[in-house]
Amino acid sequence: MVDLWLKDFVEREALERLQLQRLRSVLERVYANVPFYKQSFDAKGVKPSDLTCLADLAKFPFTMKKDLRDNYPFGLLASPKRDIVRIHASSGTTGKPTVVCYTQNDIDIWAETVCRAMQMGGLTENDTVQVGYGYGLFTGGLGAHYGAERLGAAVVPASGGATSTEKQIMLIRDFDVTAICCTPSFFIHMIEVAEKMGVNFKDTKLRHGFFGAEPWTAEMRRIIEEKTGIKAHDIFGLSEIMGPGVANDCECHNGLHVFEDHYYPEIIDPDTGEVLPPGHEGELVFTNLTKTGMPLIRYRTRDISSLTYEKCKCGRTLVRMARVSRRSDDMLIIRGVNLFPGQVESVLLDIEGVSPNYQLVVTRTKALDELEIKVEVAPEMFTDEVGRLEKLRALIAANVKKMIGLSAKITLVEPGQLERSTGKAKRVIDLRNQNG
Ligand code: DLL
Repeated sequence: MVDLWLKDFVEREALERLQLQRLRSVLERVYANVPFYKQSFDAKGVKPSDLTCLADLAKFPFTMKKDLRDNYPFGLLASPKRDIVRIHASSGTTGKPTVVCYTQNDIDIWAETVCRAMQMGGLTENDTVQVGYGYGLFTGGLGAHYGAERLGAAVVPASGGATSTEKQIMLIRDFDVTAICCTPSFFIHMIEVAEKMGVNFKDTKLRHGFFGAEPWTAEMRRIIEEKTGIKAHDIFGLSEIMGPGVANDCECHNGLHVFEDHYYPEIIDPDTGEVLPPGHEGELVFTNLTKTGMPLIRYRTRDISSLTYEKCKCGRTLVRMARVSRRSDDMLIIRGVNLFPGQVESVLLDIEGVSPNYQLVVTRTKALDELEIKVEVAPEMFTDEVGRLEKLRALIAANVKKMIGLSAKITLVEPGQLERSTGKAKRVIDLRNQNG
């Protein structure tokens, strides 16, 4: 049994000493080796030696996604290229992808933190872990894979798109898989397909799910746990900083513990860039403390969260970040009202007979924004009397109006009508720039 989990319980004072030492060293490393950081530190008039306490990090400049693109592909390397052993990249639908490079040291740290995430969820070397995240340039598959191997578990590398959903289910059943790693939306799809195949997850050995790579809600967790009897864990991460396993929630489900001995978090006001105190909501910013290949300083994630340093009931001392339910660049402004897809998810999943499969379509007619919410509802809604469907539509529209303040067109569709993804779900189709 690997005892990496002990690191989650270290005294805060010792942890902060370690963070300060690591922070100094990474600032020195990038200042000496990465021209981009030399220039940006100089432009701000700061030097690595200006860091005398953790709060001094606020003096240093941010790194943005654009900086990775501008330095495509290898401009931000802090190690010689020969020391790079892995390269991942975002799929980037248009233009250059964002590239991230890892040394062997980085791959080892990544495996360590994913392993700790899985241990936090209760896994041991006795588990069999099926990885249903995509293997490839996306960090989900290989990240989860190396973490599960580090734990000593048996890994089933099913991948996302490469294995059919039916086969994923067959593998879970036949290989006595105890834990699945995939996006929450893909697991919802697996539940539907399993029902059609006559497989009840409650009759299999599956006990845990590590879901992430996209926002999901507490309501979604409840549905997954009720339908399958498994424990649904929230695993967070981003490729720029490492991949999956930057943070994970413990059994208290009261925020995600950040593996802050490797990834140093801050919350800032997205407009002013000012660091916000614990408990305040703002944009998550991460600094790599131990990465050597391409460490990033104060990387702005666009994810909205908050931090709490209060000791968790589980006893872990690691800071907790609130689950990420939205990104600042996810926000839709519809007729002047700010809307995040997660808000719609929460409203929908509180209503009986409504499935977790939904999509928001935004259009513009004569300069007026229109929001359509397409949602799949239980099959019996369609077979019963028509009035029932109408009532459900009216209830959803009323709740959306009440909770979000928007009038939306609600389109109820039969199960299976909306597109499924084996990776990140596409919740929003914004057609405003095309037809208006
Ligand atoms: O999605 C890494 C990952 C893979 C995380 C598998 C967890 C599991 P990227 O493709 O770079 O990396 O996307 C990162 O996804 O900034 C968040 O907006 C979102 N995200 C990731 N995990 C969560 C989560 C991977 N648990 C972006 N909850 C991040 C909410 C998440 N959003």
